Amino acid sequence: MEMPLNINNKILLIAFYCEKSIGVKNISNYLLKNGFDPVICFIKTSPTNPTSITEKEIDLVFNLIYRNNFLFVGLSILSSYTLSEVHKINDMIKKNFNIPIVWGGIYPTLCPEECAKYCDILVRGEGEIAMLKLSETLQKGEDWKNLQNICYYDENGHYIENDLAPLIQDLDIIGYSSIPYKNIFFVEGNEIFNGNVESYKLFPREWDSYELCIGRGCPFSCSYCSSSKLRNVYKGKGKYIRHRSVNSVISEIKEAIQKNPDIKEVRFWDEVFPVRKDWVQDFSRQYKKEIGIRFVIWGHPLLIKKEELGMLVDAGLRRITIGFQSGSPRIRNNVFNRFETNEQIIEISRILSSYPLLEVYYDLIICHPLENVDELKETFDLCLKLAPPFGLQIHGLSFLPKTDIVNTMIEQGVYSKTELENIFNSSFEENYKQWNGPRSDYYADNPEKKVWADLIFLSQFYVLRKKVLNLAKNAINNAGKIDKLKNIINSLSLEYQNFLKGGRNVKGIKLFIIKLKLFILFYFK
Ligand code: B12
Ligand code: SF4
Repeated sequence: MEMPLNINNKILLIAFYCEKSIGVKNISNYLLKNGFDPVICFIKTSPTNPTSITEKEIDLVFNLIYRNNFLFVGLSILSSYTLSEVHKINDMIKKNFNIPIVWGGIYPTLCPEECAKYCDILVRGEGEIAMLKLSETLQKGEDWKNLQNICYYDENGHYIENDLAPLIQDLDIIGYSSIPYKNIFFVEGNEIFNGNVESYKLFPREWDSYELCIGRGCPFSCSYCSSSKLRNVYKGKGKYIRHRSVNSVISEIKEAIQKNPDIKEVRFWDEVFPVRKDWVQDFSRQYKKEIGIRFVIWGHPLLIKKEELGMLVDAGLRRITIGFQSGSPRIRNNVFNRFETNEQIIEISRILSSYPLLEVYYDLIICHPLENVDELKETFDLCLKLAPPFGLQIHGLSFLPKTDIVNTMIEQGVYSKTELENIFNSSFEENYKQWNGPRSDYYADNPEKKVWADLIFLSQFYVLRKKVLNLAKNAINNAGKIDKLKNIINSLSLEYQNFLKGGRNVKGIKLFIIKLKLFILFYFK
């Protein structure tokens, strides 16, 4: 595509189902700092059951582009899940505007050859410096084809992949991922909100939390995750696991709270929160003194240390989510490529439960074709051994393009390559269903699996322990009762969440009480 000379410095960045996208905010702030005028459009929120982009919402984005003279439009694609929706916007821009479309984000970084078919320019890898160079080049009307990180198809249809620039080693230079609260739009519910703190509050998603990352890179290589693949992409490009300085992190949070004093919770979106003792010590001290509000993190069973955890709780850590994924050592080691032992997991749970102020959640991936009923029972048994209280976040196994689990599935004859490609390209709704639970055909071969999956779910409710243990003794015969109990708990917790989210009206309270009564009746029957 011929790029005309363009003195415009306005750039549109679009994030999908990611209204807090740190990547897009980082790039936007970096461009802003360097003289460009970025506009961010967050299309749709990221709830558990998201809805597709509507015609009306596509029109709203059309109008936004029509009213402005953008140098180019950048689409940020975090995962393959949202591809069908990304294409809707991509097609609309292609059809109506003669403006370069640039794709970037984790998914295009992992699958550049496939993604470059749909855009004019693909920027692979870390986006801040690469996007600045691209913006400057496009603005001057110069040739962008030799820039680092760029991939594209040339006039003859040949795929070209340029070398990657080294990884940014000093993450402090990137700046903050804070929301500028201007030049920002949210599209949801067939409406477009022009961003300022007030409209951010209208946007149907938590505006009173602040999300940020301390570092980049994860040291582990779980087979279902893209982390190890990203590490391969960057091989030879500098240290992969990097952390910002404590000062930079604290200043970012301070600035965010200054802009939005309603922030009540800070969420660290690092795959694994840093564990280096001197860093944690310094961070905890400064956080307690200068920020003081609750914060939440993700951790890893092999990286939890009592002393560091104590410092973080003292500083304000109030929720931690830790994945161990399965109670079966075979599944963890041979299928998921995870190497914590059951004993280590139990020990960690004891440490975690010794902090009464700390909410603890464990992530599980259950009900997939490589797991048998006995392995589900092992997960149930391990959950019963964990020190309470804790919550479980139970997921199905997602198949993400380029992850190792995909090859395992093919090698073990579970799916053919074509079947897996169909899964990658399945509808938006189907993709999210997969994440929220097992695929619809999962229980078909053995209904016993469902009973044990339900029992695992019930194991997190400590008050039900005795009841659940009794039901588990004769699980198959009690299948109906187990299913009923799970459904009541599910709808109770849904009602409770609605209640907390503002449904505190008479109808909401009545519904909650009715379901609570149902539960008590069931429990004492
Ligand atoms: C935090 C996080 C989340 C958060 C928040 C996401 C968000 N709003 O940003 C939540 C919990 C909501 C989430 C949800 C999901 N996530 Co997630 N998530 C992450 C995590 C841990 C960090 C993301 C992050 O903020 N990184 C920091 C920023 C700075 O990096 P970045 O986003 O990559 O952006 C940089 C570059 O990619 C690039 N870039 C980004 N956008 C653009 C745009 C342009 C135009 C350009 C040029 C460059 C560019 O420049 C940025 C700055 O350097 C990553 C793991 C990881 N290693 O990144 C997984 C990860 C991205 N998630 C993943 C998945 C699968 C999901 C879900 C599908 C899970 C689910 N089933 O619900 C959803 C999908 C949501 C969606 N909208 O697509 C996968 C994606 C893998 C894949 N191959 O598709 C990852 C890699 C983890 C994994 N399991 O492998 N996620
Ligand atoms: S610990 Fe988490 S982020 Fe790291 S490889 Fe495993 S699943 Fe991925």
